[in-house]
Amino acid sequence: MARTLPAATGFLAAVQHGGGRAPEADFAAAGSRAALRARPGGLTLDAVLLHSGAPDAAHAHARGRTAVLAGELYNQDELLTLLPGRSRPVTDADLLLALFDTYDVHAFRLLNGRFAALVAGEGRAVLATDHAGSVPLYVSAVPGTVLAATEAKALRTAPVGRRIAAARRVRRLPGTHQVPAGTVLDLEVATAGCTDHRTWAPSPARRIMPEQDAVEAVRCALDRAVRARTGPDTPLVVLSGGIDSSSVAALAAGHRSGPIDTVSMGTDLADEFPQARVVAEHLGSAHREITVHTDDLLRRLPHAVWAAESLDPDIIEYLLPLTALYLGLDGPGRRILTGYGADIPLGGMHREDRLPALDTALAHDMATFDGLNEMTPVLSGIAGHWSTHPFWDREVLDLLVSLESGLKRRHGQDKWVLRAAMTDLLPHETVTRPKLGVHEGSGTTSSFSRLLADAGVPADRVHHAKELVVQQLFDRVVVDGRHPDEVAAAEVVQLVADGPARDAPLLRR
Ligand code: AMP
Ligand code: PCX
Ligand code: MG
Repeated sequence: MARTLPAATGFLAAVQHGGGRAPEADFAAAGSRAALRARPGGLTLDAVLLHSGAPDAAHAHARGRTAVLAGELYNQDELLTLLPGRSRPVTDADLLLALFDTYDVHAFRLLNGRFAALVAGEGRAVLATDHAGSVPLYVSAVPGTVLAATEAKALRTAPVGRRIAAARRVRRLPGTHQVPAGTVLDLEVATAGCTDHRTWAPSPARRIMPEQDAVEAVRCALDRAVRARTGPDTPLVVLSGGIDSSSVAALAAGHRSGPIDTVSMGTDLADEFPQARVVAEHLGSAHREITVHTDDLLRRLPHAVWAAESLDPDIIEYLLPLTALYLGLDGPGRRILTGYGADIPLGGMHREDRLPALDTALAHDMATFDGLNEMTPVLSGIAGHWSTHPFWDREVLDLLVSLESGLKRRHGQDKWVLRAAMTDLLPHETVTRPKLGVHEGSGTTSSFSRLLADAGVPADRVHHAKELVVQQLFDRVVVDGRHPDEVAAAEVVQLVADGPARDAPLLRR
C-alpha cells in the first residue's frame, strides 16, 4: 500500500559490542514508537523508531548488516538501475542496504533524499546524513558503544562521548556531536575511532547557460523534485503567495487530478492572505487561512527551539511562524510541501542589483547552512506532520547554486530564472511579486524585537539579546529536557533583559 509519510521519521539507536540496552527515547517529534533489536555481525543494535504505522519498512537486514533509515529517498528509480533484478516496490532501507553491499560508505554519494541513516555490521556503525543534512543526526561514542539519534535531546543522558574531530559539538551536551551535512561517519565500535567521508559539497563553480535552457532546466528539475515528494494522497502546500511556495503549489497541482490543499498563516499584525488567495484561486486549491495572535506566536518560541534545536536567532525567527502554523493544523499527519530554502541558492534575500554581492552572499549561505537545522522535519513533526522542501532536492539545489548569478538577478528582478520558469503556471502578479520573508510577512521579527524592547533591552542590543534568549531556551528544552509547554518565553526574555551579572556587559555597551 502506498503510504503518505515515510516509514520512520526519526530514531535513537545504540550499537554495541556485547549485550544491548534499550535506550530511553526523548523526542520532540510526535509518532508511535517501535523497538528494534538486531544482531548485525557480532554487534547488538537496539533502536527506537518513530513512525506512523509501518516501522518494519524503516529497517533492513542482510549479510550481517542492518540498515535503519529515517526519512525518504527521491531517486529510487535511478538507484534501482544499479541493482539489476530488483524492481519496485522496495523500501528505502532495503535499497540502501543493497547499495551498501556494492559501494560500502560510498553508497551515500548516490542518494538524493531527505534522510538520516545508520548501517551497522562488521564491527562498524556507519552514520550518514543527506546532502543538506536536512534530517539532523547526532552521535555520542565511547569505546564499545555508539549512540545515534535524530534529535540531540535524545542523547542528553548519554555517557560523555569521545571527541569526533569531523563533527560539530553540541552546546552543553559534552561528547555529543552533530553529523555534518552530506557526510558519512564510519565508526569502529570497539574503539570509537572515526573516519569521515564527504558525500556532497555545493559547487563553487558557476555555469553559463542560454536564458531559455536555464529556464527549462529549472522547470524540469523542480517539477521532478515536486513529483517525487507529492505522495499518494492529497499534498498540503504551505503557501505564502510568494514565487517559491506558489511554484511548488502549481507543480504539485499539476501532478494531481483533484485539488491540492494549501494553507496560509498570518498574525494580527501582518499577513499575506490576499497574495496567497490569488494563487489558491488560480490553482483551485482547497485553501485555508490560519491567524495566530502575536502573543500566541511568541509563546511558541520554546517549541520552535525544541523542534529545531537551533541556536541561530534569525533561523528561529523564520521557523517560529511555521511552528505556529504546523501546530495550528488539526487532523492526521500530512505530507507538507514548502518553498523553504529557494532564497538561498537564488540569492532571494539579497535586495540589490550588484551581482558580485549576490554571489558573495550565496557562497556565504552555502558555507554556513550546516547545523542551523532550518529544514528539520521535526518542525512539523511536533504536530505529527512530515514536511519536505523541493528547492533543496539535491538536483534542484546543484542546478540553482551553479547557475551564474546573472540568471538569478536579471531584468531588474530577483530570482529571475525561477519566475521565468513559472510564467505559464501562475498569475502575472504572483510571478512578478517581490520577495517578502516569512519573518516579515507574519510580523515575527518586529514582534520578537518589541518583546525585548518592552523588557528594557536597548535597540542596538536587540539582536544579541535574541541570541541569548535562544540559548536560554535551548538549555531548557534540549539540554535540560523540559517540555516547551512548561517554559515561559516571557520569563526567559525578562531574565535576559535583566541580565545576570555576567551577561549584563553583553547587553549594555
Ligand atoms: P519565505 O521564503 O520567507 O517566503 O518562507 C519560506 C517558506 O515558508 C515559503 O516558501 C512557504 O512555503 C512558507 N511560508 C512562508 N510564509 C508563509 C505563510 N504566511 N503562510 C504559509 N506558509 C508560509
Ligand atoms: N528564508 C530563506 C532561508 C533563510 C536563510 N537561511 C540561510 N541563509 N541559511 C528561504 O526560504 O530560502 C526566508 C525566510 O527567506 C526563510
Ligand atoms: Mg522563499
